[in-house]
Amino acid sequence: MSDKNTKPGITRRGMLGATAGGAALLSGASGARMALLGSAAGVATAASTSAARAEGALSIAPGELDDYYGFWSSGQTGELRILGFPSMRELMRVPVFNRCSATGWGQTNESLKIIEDGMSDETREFLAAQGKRVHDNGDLHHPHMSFTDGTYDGRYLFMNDKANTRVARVRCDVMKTDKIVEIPNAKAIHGLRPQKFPRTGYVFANGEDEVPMINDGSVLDEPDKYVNFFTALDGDTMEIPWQVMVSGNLDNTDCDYQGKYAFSTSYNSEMGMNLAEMTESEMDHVVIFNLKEIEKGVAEGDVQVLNGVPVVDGRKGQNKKYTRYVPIPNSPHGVNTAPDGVHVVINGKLSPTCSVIDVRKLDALFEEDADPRSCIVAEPELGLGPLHTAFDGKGFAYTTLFLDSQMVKWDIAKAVQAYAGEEVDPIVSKVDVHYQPGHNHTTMGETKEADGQWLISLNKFSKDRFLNVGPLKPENEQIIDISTDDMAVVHDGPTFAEPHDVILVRRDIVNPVNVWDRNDPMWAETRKQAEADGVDIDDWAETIIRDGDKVRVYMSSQAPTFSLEKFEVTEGDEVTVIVTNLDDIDDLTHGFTLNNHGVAMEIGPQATASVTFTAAKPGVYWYYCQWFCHALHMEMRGRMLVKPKGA
Ligand code: K7E
Ligand code: CUA
Repeated sequence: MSDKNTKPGITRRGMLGATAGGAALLSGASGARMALLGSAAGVATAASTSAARAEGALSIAPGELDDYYGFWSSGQTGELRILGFPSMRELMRVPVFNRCSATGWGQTNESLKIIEDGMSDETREFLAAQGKRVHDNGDLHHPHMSFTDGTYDGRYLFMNDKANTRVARVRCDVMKTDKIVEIPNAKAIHGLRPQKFPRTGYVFANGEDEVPMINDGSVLDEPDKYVNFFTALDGDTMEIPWQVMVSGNLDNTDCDYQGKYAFSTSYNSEMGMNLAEMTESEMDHVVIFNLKEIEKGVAEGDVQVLNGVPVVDGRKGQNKKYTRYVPIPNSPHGVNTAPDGVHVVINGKLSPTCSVIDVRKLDALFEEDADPRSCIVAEPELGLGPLHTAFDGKGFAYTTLFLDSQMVKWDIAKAVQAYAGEEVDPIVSKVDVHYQPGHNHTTMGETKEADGQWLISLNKFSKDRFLNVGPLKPENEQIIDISTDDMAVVHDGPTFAEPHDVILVRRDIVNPVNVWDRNDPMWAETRKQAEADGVDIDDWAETIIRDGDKVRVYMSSQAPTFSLEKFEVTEGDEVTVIVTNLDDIDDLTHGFTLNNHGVAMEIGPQATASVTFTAAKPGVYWYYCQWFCHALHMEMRGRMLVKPKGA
């Protein structure tokens, strides 16, 4: 049976793994012991079932494919990572906010255009003053896919840059970044979520750091002059239709399944500027944004325009049409909407509780004089340091407990009953994780198609779990089987700085191409320049255009040759090399690396890429293809001659 492009349920491997025969395949003493125990009892125990199921699912045989795509953030590394799940095999790294040595991201003209297009003039000048053209770092926390009708639609991935206040979009057809937008007014974009219904639609982005409204260096210690912004982007155009000015800072965000409300947590409702001030009050809040009222306010002009963006005033005590501030204990962090479309879990962080909002009570919350806590329908005490919650689509929630180093499974309906005064315990079970978990995620868990197969825990500390690599340790990601109440941890995996978050997407939803379309917009500008130069880049090209001290070198690549085995320029020329890969075979990528010039780029099958540099020093410089493409790959090279000026 081939399970390609079918919904994963119980796969062939999973079924094999669940039998005693599968358990016997386990290696090592504990595996053998479990297999013995299982067969001795005549039935598989819960633990051995989990281990066996994991063995079947995690050790995917050579040539077999995973059931899910995992899209991982990388924190301060600034890239997006793609893993096969549950095998945890790393498939790809997509450069987003970082400079990538392999692909030339942040150096090629095509990527620089994407990075610079969304940059403000202010930042352009600021970077120029530091001798830089673009930021080459980012802090990418939250990758999320575009939705249609409450589930992933495979169009785009959106993600934040906390370090440099940006939001990026990755095209899922080619898995390349196609937009990076600097968010005006706000500082440090942290929480980010796409609208779930009717579609994305809006991408919501939280500003984490409050800044003085007029940030010209004249204000430091006057908290009442500080403001913060909630931003809506249009996921199709990546333009910003509106922002909301809010009180307090904003941490994480999510939205409903009805298209009416979005939610942002705030750990600093105090508007404090240091640790003592920020943690002063027992209650912080979640801000509820009324999307229809905000749209109406923007349409009616109830805005101030700041840096070109219409901003409505949703600060506490201002216009109550737009926002409500629901008191939540204490410094809440994650916010997660359940697949039931009704419950929204706010994770208390410094409070041992999660607060559960019922979205059906939100219309009433926006009525005059409504009790701001009237939308809370449960507040289970779960353990110490609840940060994020995931769901299985069967009514259970799974919350990470940072301080307890545990994952807790709890029953949402029972938590609601307990809050109403019934004598029920919502906690189902707890399992230790290693150590200090932040985000967690279930397969398809943030969609209405949550399938309850697997849970992953992203743990901030690994300590002694892996071979020691020095003072900087990897993090530890653990997979938990949630097909039974026991929540067995079935996999440890180290990971480098610092994935905060991940989404696990059924593989039939993601369908990238194998070969680029020659007319892809990625190199539209380059194509325009070639047309102006009279060069057909869809055909074998070996043309050098001189344009004052600018030189454009057009070449093609076809394994194992470049169309130009040599070219000549003059010392001081600004040289642009434009390479088109005419190979149209799957997986046949070439590269162009120019020795001692810091120049390297990827050219995928049927792609065009270009790079500009100064030929500063006379001499012969070899260029070579850096992607092993052919038996004669080593021979795929050529020479650039830089002639001395005036010679
Ligand atoms: Cu999503 Cu780490 Cu930015 Cu929680 S945050 S852990
Ligand atoms: Cu082309 Cu290696």
